[in-house]
Amino acid sequence: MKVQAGNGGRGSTSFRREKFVPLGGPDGGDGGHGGSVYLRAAPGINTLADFRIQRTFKAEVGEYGSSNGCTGRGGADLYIPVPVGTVVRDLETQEALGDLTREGQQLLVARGGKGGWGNTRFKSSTNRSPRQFGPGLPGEKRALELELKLIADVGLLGLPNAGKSTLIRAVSAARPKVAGYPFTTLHPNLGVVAVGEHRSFVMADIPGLIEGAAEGAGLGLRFLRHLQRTRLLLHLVDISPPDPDADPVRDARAIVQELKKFDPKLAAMPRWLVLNKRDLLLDDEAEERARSIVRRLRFRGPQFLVSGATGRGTQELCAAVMNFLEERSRDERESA
Ligand SMILES: Nc1nc2c(ncn2[C@@H]2O[C@H](COP(=O)(O)OP(=O)(O)OP(=O)(O)O)[C@@H](O)[C@H]2O)c(=O)[nH]1
Ligand SMILES: [Mg+2]
Repeated sequence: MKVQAGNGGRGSTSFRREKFVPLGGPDGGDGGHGGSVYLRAAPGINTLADFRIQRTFKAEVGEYGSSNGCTGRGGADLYIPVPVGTVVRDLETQEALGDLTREGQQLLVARGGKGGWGNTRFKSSTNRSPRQFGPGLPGEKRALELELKLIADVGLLGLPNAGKSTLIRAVSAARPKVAGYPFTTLHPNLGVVAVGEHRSFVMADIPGLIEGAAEGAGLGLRFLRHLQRTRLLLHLVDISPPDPDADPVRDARAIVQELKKFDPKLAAMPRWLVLNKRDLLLDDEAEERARSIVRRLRFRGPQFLVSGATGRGTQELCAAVMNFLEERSRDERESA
């Protein structure tokens, strides 16, 4: 989008003219301030789609100064509503301008021009009838790049068909499509997971990842940016993949490799293992399979054996996630 702040108004050149006041002196007022342009994170906007239609935004210009020392009226500031989670960059320099993560947060993106001086300001003992005036400064002008990053507390990670969408359906009101073929999910979905009264977190379901995603295989890695702001990743592994040659351990490692290629910070985030589809096997078998996967992965973090289809184990998982998040925010508050 392009934003243009208002130019400052021109200062006035004027002289006081009044009966019985000869040579009344300068009385030109300053020009008004140009309006500035702000972005404001507003509730109820979920996409940046509106900016495909309207791309240029201008704030009002400041009015000219006038006689009698009157300052011109300032141009009104312009507030452009954007979704919460918008990251703003300068298109040309790629400089990060800000990150609108809280509702109501504002970001100045183009400062209005100052109004010019009226001729009164130029008056001095040697210049008693100044004709100079300030022209008013131009408002800032900028091309911006907006990027929307979803804000979720927890992100689901896994191969296509690992059961990510099924899990989010089981624990939240989100209703992404579920089907037995890879890449059913084509865009991220968010679900609010309620854990008891007044306790909830937001879960993000993103399209599945496959080996070589960094090179563009499957749907690539671009959806991973939606996980950059989460505080916990849940790595879903199908303990009983339909393909007899598939190796869940090798695939899980491949996904971690892709994460590293995308962003080492993301790979270093807390990640829990969610061994899914336990309903496909008998209890003993499922537990044995889960143990062996964990052992071969040398995974040391928290692990859960669940079934998104029947819901078994998902409540324990969500309760643990909730506790983890609450502890994290307590720690953050304390260190702040
Ligand atoms: N038996 C069983 N089947 C499951 C379970 N979870 C998912 N499935 C099945 O596995 C298939 C894939 O499930 P999805 O939830 O679409 O998988 P996904 O990880 O979202 O897949 P993509 O969106 O393609 O990345 C569907 O046929 C589901 O019915 C489970 O816990 N048990
Ligand atoms: Mg899916």
